[in-house]
Amino acid sequence: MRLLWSLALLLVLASAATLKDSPKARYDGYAVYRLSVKNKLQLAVVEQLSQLSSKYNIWKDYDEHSQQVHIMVAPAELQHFQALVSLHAISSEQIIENVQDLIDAEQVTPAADSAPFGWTRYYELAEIEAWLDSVLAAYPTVTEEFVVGQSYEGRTIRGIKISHKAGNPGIFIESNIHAREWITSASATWFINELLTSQEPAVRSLADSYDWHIVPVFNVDGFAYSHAKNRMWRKTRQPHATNECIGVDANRNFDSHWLENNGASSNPCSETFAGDVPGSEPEAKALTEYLQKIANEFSVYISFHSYGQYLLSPYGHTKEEFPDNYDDLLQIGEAFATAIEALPYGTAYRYGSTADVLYVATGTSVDWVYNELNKKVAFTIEYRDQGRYGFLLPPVQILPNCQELMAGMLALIGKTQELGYL
Ligand code: 0X9
Ligand code: ZN
Repeated sequence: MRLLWSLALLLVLASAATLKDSPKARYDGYAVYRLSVKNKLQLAVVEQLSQLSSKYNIWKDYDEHSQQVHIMVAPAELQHFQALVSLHAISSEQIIENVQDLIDAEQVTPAADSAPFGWTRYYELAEIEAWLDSVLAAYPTVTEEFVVGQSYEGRTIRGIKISHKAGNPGIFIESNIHAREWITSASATWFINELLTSQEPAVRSLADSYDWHIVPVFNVDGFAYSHAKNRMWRKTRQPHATNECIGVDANRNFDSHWLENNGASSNPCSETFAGDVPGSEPEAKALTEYLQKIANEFSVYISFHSYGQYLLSPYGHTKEEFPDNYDDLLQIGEAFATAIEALPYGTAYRYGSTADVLYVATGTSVDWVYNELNKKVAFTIEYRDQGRYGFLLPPVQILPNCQELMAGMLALIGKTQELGYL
């Protein structure tokens, strides 16, 4: 009898373990389409599709400039999707044929790459943290760890401060708030490495003249989940009280014009779900508190995202109004974009306010820092590309993207300083 009970218990435990250990999501046959949306009715159709979160996933929301949406479609929906777009005369073009192929290609490590860490492939959270530890150990006099706080799943949100001398003005970089935007943390770690090792005079002066506060992976739970379970995960990982859908768009969860003007969603299944209240996510709350605490230690705030190739400034919540110093922000944007375009790759970045050049987005970290902490130089960088690979930027593009970041950053900081903000 006792044996029977033990066997039964074992069975229960085993099935619980398999339930918990759901398999990694695969994207075989998933395609991404670029839709050209010409009127309100067409937009309403696309918005309705995007609500069906198990079948469709928005990669790039509608913006009035390009009038385009990038949408990932599940294979079983393809026929229905094609019928629907043709019924509504929405012009569509396939930009990615099979998402899984790109996910597989992203994992291919060059044969010559035996280094424990570098920038020819993407790394998991534990590897990034081990690298961070090695950097902190190798440069104990100029680096210092800081902790933003704890994530919903109990991970520590870590950052590194790099300071070559006391009294420097500070620059804060927040990266990978959106889990699937892997190029952001790859670029952040590269940038940290450059600040510590580059011999180039311009980079040395960037490192020596400013204090850098850098959080390479902010959305730690989402990032871990994007590696282990679902490459296309964007949000946090906190379950909702009443809805099956998990997570909040952390970049809609900050207490600045929260949920106004359709700049976020109140639907827990949406990719831009703002949360039930501002700061509902422990990550956003922790960052808010941490930034308040060190508010006098930084003057510039930059948030790393992908994709689209933009440098975005406040406001996100409206395009009817612009910040007082918008002319300065545009000048900084122009310097950033010009410097990047001058590189041999010729990559073009657009710049301007989020609401004006992209779309209305409310409750973002950058707007919160600008509006609530009164930091007048606050930007979002949207890295490569424009949709050919989207979030699945091939590893061979990590270094070119980083070179663009450095050229852009040198120009951005140079112009910010020239305009008297640093
Ligand atoms: O929608 C977003 O949160 C960002 N784009 S993404 O494709 N990476 O999701 C843009 C947000 C930029 N706006 C502000 N930070 N104000
Ligand atoms: Zn993003």
